[in-house]
Amino acid sequence: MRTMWQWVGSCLVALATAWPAQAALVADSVLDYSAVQGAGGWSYGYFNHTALGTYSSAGFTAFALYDAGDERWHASAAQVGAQNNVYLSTNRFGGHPNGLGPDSQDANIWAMRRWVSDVDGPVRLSFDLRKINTNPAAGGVTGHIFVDGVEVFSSFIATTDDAGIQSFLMLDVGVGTLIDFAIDPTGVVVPGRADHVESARADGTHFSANIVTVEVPEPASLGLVLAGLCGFCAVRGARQPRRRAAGFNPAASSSAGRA
Ligand SMILES: [Ca+2]
Repeated sequence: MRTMWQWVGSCLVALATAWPAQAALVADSVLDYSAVQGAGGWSYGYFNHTALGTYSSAGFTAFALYDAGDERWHASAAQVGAQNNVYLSTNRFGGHPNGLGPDSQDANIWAMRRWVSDVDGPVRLSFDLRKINTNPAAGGVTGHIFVDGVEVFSSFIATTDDAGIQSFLMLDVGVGTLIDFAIDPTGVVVPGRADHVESARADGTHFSANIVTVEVPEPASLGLVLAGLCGFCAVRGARQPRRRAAGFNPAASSSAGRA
């Protein structure tokens, strides 16, 4: 004979089975990667931190050039200066920032991608941030995620950390919300080396993400379902033997259980 809680469990399983899975993948930085700026809502660009200071959405500038051979977006020399246009780029899986060194590079410039939301409501943003180039002589990077210019995630990734961080954020977005992903060359000073803390030495980094909508049942609908669930369980529960009565009078309980 099933207990009351077993019936509740069965009801919940039935509810979960019957409830339609309505979450939808609306963006994937790897699958959606494109040679066309704006395709799928994605843009590829940079932020010149040295020149502009604190990040704001308006500081994002789209890369002017796409290299089809390497499948990477990068700046023109006119955008950032020839000395800062050696490694700075965004590709399908991540990118490489520019830094204060090595060599003649003289600006901290973040490698970025941006997704412009075409959905309205709660979403789950999953991301994967880790080093690709694990040269131990370098200082690592810092990954950032911004929503409409407000930082919602930031973490240092050590130069040898090719495991990195795989995590997610629950966000509430609207049509037109800007989600920006940045690879910042800022790391740590490596003992015994002269590199600046903002050097981009060996800063090649994986930074991918996908975004899935999260459907929330209407409160009225959820209330009706729960009311029905409670009613059903109450009816089933009323048909079960009353365990407290059984404790007082086993014979009576046994009889009641067969009724
Ligand atoms: Ca660095």
